Amino acid sequence: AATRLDHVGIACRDLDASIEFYRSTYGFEVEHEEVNEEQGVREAMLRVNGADDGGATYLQLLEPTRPDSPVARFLERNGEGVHHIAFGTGDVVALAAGVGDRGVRVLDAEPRRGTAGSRIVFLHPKDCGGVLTELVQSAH
Ligand code: CMX
Ligand code: CO
Repeated sequence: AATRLDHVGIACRDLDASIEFYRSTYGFEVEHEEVNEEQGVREAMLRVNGADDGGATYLQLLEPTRPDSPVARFLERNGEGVHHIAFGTGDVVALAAGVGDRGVRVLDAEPRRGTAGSRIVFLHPKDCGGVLTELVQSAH
């Protein structure tokens, strides 16, 4: 099962400006920043709150690093905005298999590397009511 909202992913054109908006408007602080070349993003995780299972909930601000990446294509089509949601789980392989058995297209046959060494799998938005959905198992 999925046990929490891990993050909401937001596509932006200028990561530093977006970080500053969320910091000055709401007081959210950056807990982690990295470049993920496989996903084609420069990203920042801003912690919103802790969660019952010891995890936390974040905003994930995403700036594309290359024009052929999913976030760059999204920005071209839609402009800045909410790009995906991510549910946290203790076992991403088991959850992805269960979701796949229900007929939802799982886009990653094997988990990929996500933020801070987490393991992530994406589900096709057309099978999830128009919502690009990520499943994430944190590294710790
Ligand atoms: N949310 C909802 N719908 C979306 C979407 C999104 N973010 N991105 C694309 N779609 C829709 C398109 O609008 C399109 O709809 P229509 O057919 O009605 O026009 C449909 O999905 C298929 O679009 P497509 O032309 O195949 O679009 P893409 O080539 O952009 O591929 C997707 C879409 C989801 C397969 C691709 O973006 C993907 O593999 N995403 C997963 C990886 C990712 O997003 N990485 C960045 C985040 C990394 C992280 O969180 O760490
Ligand atoms: Co994400």
